[in-house]
Amino acid sequence: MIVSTVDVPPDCLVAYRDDDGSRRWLLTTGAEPRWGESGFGLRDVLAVDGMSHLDARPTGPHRDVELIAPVDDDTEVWAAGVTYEVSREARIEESERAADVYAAVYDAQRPELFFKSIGWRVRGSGEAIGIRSDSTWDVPEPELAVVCGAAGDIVGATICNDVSSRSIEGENPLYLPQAKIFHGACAVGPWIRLVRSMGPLTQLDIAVEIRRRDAVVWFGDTCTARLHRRIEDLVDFLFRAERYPHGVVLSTGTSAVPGPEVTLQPDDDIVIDIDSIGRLRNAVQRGL
Ligand code: DO4
Ligand code: MG
Repeated sequence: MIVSTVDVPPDCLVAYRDDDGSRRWLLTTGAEPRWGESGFGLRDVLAVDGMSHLDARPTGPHRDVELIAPVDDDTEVWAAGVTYEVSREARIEESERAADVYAAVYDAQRPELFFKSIGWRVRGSGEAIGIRSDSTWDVPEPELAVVCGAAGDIVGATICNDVSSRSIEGENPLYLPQAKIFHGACAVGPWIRLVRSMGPLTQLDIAVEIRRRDAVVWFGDTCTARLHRRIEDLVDFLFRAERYPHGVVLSTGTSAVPGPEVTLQPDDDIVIDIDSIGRLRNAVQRGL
């Protein structure tokens, strides 16, 4: 997706494709952007005190850029589950065998956290997302994702579409990795907004639409105020027994879940808006 840097909100880290095909980064300022040098990556920003480096770069004129997912190839994307009441109810309904595990995890001290994607597999805004050919019920999950530095500090916020197979997860919760990790299952973007210039992350409206041949066939909206857990606690659990020397993205769970009458189809367009961040938009492709 091509955007003009002039249309990106201030204090956003934008990943774009350079003329030679490589990933480059820029920081918007409200005036002209600061253009990162070749070789500079998200990993440098998320290293301890990495922002000062990009903040000190000279500015250069606005131009059109091709957006790509705002992660490095080796950035890990993790996700939290059953963090909203709506998600708990949806999993209990869909579950053929183990409804009580979802009720239990919603109330437990330890959250559900799962690995979602490695950076090179992540789709950016404007790229296609996938659905599995062996799944019968496929949904988008519009989620606020936080971008954490190596020290576990929350540096930025972005949008994650945790595309999921509800039929496979509903069959048996042990199938969760197959329901969550497959070709095109993770989209992140359109960029990373730095939290230093945002209001509280717990007051953000989230809206999602599934568009099919120009009609909206499903619409959902929610607000991060409905999160049942503190985002800092989710991050704390993620960092409890693992290190992320180059930072990590953590998606915080969904609260907008389509019912059984809605399943994604090839060529659907998924549009997710989150306040203060922007819009993540992806067309659906039948996967492998
Ligand atoms: O427990 C399964 C996954 C839940 C999830 O992805 C969510 O609540 O967002
Ligand atoms: Mg989810």
